[in-house]
Amino acid sequence: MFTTKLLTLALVVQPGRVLLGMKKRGFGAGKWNGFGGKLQRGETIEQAAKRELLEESGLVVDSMEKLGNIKFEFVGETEILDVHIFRVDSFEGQPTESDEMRPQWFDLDKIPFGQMWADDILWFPMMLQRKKFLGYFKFQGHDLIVEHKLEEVKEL
Ligand code: 6U4
Ligand code: NA
Ligand code: NA
Repeated sequence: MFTTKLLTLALVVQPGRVLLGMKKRGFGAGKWNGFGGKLQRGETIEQAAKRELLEESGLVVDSMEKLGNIKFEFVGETEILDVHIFRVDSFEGQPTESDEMRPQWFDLDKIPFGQMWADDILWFPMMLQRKKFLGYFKFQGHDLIVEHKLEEVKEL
C-alpha cells in the first residue's frame, strides 16, 4: 500500500545563473539541490514553497511560477514523494547559509549535475526554458534511476 508525501522544490534563476544549495543534513544530504521541503499543517503548496525557500536560503519571494510535478518512488519503499517544482525569477534579500543549506550561484553552463539528484539533468533544461513538465522517476537507492517518464505539458 502506497502513501504520498507532498514536497516543494524551488529553483531561483537569474540571467545566466541558478542558485543551488548544498544540502547539509536530512534527505539528499551532500547533493546540490533547489530549496524546499514538506508542507506544514494548513499550508498550501505555494505557501510551503515560499516558507521553505526563506528558511533555507534567506530569500523572500512574492511570486513564483509553478513549472513541474514529479513523483518519486524508491524501490522497497512505500512512500511516494510528490514534488511540486517552482521557478523564482524575482526575490528580495541575499542568499544566506542556513543549518540545512549552503547556497551558491552557478553559471548555467557549470551546473554541477554530477553532484545533484540524477533526475535533475533531465528536467533542468525544461525548467530553464520555462516549459511545464510532469514526471515519474523510480530510484534504486539514491543514485540510480531504474525507470522514468518525463513529458512536457501545456498545463499542470
Ligand atoms: P526537514 O523536515 O526539512 O528536515 P528533510 O529530510 O531535510 O526534512 P526536506 O523536507 O528538505 O527533507 O525535503 C527534501 C527536498 O528534496 C525537497 O525539496 C524535495 C527534494 N527532492 C527529493 N527528491 C528529489 C529528487 N529526486 N530530485 C530533486 N529534488 C528532490 O531535484
Ligand atoms: Na527542507
Ligand atoms: Na522542511
